[in-house]
Amino acid sequence: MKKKFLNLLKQPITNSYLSSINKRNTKNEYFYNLSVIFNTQNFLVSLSKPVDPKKQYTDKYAHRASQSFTMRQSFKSVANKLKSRFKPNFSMEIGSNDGVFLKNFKKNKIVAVEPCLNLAKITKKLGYKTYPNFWNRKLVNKILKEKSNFDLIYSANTISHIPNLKETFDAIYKSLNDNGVFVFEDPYMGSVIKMNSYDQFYDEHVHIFSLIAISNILKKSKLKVFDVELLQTHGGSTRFYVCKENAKFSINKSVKNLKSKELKQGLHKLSTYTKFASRVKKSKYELLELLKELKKKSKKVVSYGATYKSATIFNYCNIGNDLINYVLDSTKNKQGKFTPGKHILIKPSNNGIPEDVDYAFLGAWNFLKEIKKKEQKFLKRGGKFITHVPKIKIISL
Ligand code: JHZ
Repeated sequence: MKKKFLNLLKQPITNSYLSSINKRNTKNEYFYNLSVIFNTQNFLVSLSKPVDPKKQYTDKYAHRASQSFTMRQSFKSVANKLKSRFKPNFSMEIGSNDGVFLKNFKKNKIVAVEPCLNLAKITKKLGYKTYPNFWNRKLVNKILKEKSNFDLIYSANTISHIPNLKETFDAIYKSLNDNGVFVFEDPYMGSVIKMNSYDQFYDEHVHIFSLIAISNILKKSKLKVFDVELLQTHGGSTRFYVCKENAKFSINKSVKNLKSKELKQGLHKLSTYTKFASRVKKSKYELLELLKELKKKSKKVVSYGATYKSATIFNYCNIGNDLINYVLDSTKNKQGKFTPGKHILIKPSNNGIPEDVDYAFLGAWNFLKEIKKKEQKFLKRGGKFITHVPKIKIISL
């Protein structure tokens, strides 16, 4: 049974940054109702009604996976780790974005799948065979006609974006060698509950995975998890190591350990999610209270990181220009545009937080360490960060 536990109200498509605010642009903006459900049978948490992927993964896709030092390092280190552990001869990446992972492989040893045409162009230009398509049964048939089966398939922050998991995993099964490995990482439900990071729910995050849910789903495609890692990236992610049911890999004790941790945390119980939903409401009211109080005191507040996540917060909490002056971001193709739904201007973050800013709300709270290091000048002159994870709080030097 599917039980709705969280209603995050009317939301825009997070990737739909507006180039200008005029009647035509705002009238055409697409909104949908963002609510989240828990499947009491397989324990999967998903959006109740996913948006049509063709509306999301366009030739104007804004997110660049290589924008932070943290992620560049993370992709380099996972690529090296996978190469030395599994010694793949032929690999594939699903959702290759701007090639930040691919770059660690020789051009004839890996192929890429990327439906956003502007991104597929980048990796093609770098010399990597890139299929500019969505990952599905049809594409796999095409790839297997042209290439061989794969020893390694890797995917970061993509599988959770695909509505039809059965087709996705069946296609993985078909593409893998008998002892091939599929490694994928996405935000972790256990961390969302722990950190109260409700902003992980937005149009692209159709599912937020736990090990217990993913194990149930993989079984249906004759696949299994044989190892799992908890990562710090993106505010808490899981990296699942998956193989065919009859493959040679024995199951690492990390799997049993995480499963029992999840049962202790109650990730299999509806009540865990309804309690989380109450904490989300509380977080909203406390954040609004704080921002209104700062406004009353004439403090200048901006947001740091025009993240997809922060679109959920601004639209759910109804935070606009009145409470946040502008948003800072280092991504060139977001700068000069306006945030989806609430239309806050995005300015470059490259020269640091301007002198006259008193507070910066952390839209990119998942990069706090990196941002703090960069923004020492801001902190030293008394500037403060605001975060909502795990609770609304102010961070100073
Ligand atoms: P970041 C995206 O979500 C979308 P977002 C996607 N759906 C997904 O799953 C996750 O990524 C993985 C900026 N920044 O990565 C860069 C600075 O300006 O948390 C980015 O725009 N200065 C695929 O958008 C944004 O913040 C900095 O110093 O929620 C971070 O976005 C740093 C470190 C970042 O993901």
